[in-house]
Amino acid sequence: MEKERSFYERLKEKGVSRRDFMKYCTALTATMGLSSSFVPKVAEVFAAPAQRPPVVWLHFGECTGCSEALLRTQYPYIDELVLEVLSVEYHETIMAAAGHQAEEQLQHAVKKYDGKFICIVEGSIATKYNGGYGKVAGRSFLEIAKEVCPKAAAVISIGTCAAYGGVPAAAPNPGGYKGVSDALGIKTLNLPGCPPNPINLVGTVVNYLLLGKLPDLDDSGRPLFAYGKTIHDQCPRRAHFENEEFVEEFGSEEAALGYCLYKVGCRGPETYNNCPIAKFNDGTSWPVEAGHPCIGCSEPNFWDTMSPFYEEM
Ligand code: FSX
Ligand code: SF4
Ligand code: F3S
Repeated sequence: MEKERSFYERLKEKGVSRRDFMKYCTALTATMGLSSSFVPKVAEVFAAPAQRPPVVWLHFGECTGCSEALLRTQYPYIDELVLEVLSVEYHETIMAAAGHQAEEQLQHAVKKYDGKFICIVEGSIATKYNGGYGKVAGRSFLEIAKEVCPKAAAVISIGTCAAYGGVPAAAPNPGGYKGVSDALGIKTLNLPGCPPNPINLVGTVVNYLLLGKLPDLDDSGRPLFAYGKTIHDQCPRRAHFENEEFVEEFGSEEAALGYCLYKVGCRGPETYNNCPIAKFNDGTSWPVEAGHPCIGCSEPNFWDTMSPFYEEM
């Protein structure tokens, strides 16, 4: 109770009311596919966490957009998420340590929490030329991943790069980049998207803390609660698609009317993700709402299979 009170007090200091926080928990619970009776339990995971799983967050070949997307979550504020729900032992972008000190921290965390930590990986792994296309502190991504990932209780690949190779693996892929699962021959929980929606990471972690297990996955390793339906099946422009009301040119009258973007290259019919429901930046908008076709960013190899973008498939 004491702990919960201070959590709400800290939220208040940041200008977040209890009501706003409960609204977030309601949206999160719905995103996770749980009934509304779970809302108080979801709130408790943040307000009075029973356990804080140790997390080692690795960065490989990527643009750091995944971390950026996470840092843009409003509730819970990143420091609440990082410091109160998870115990992040290593994260190159946000940790205070640098250089040798950071490397020591990684070794220490892996040893101390052997078999118990969650490894979150951002970015893909160069496999050609002995991993020469990507190194941290003189060691190749491949070397680091081979050492750290098998010791984790679970590996979460955040972003399309870590999940399936993403932009570094786009043709002609000179570095032989692969997703973590492919590069190491292990199973990973994948949260693709370029960038992925942070609510799906929060939902996965809360699922783990609340129900004691990772969520159910599809054939591509993606949680069904988030990637179980296509963009097209959840799209508010769907009626225009059925009525054959299409945008043929950006800036046209049809574009202003919010017609369907299929003819300017929308890949919504082949793309599994919850963008229309979850939206980005705390529910502000998502690509199609902003007038941009979906480019299929959560599908394996989308840079190659979904392009040329802006052209009807
Ligand atoms: Fe990849 Fe993440 Fe795209 Fe970028 O780090 S999924 S390039 S948004 O940021 O890995
Ligand atoms: Fe489907 Fe895209 Fe049209 Fe939406 S805009 S209805 S996702 S084709
Ligand atoms: Fe990506 Fe399409 Fe969503 S481009 S962000 S999956 S709308």
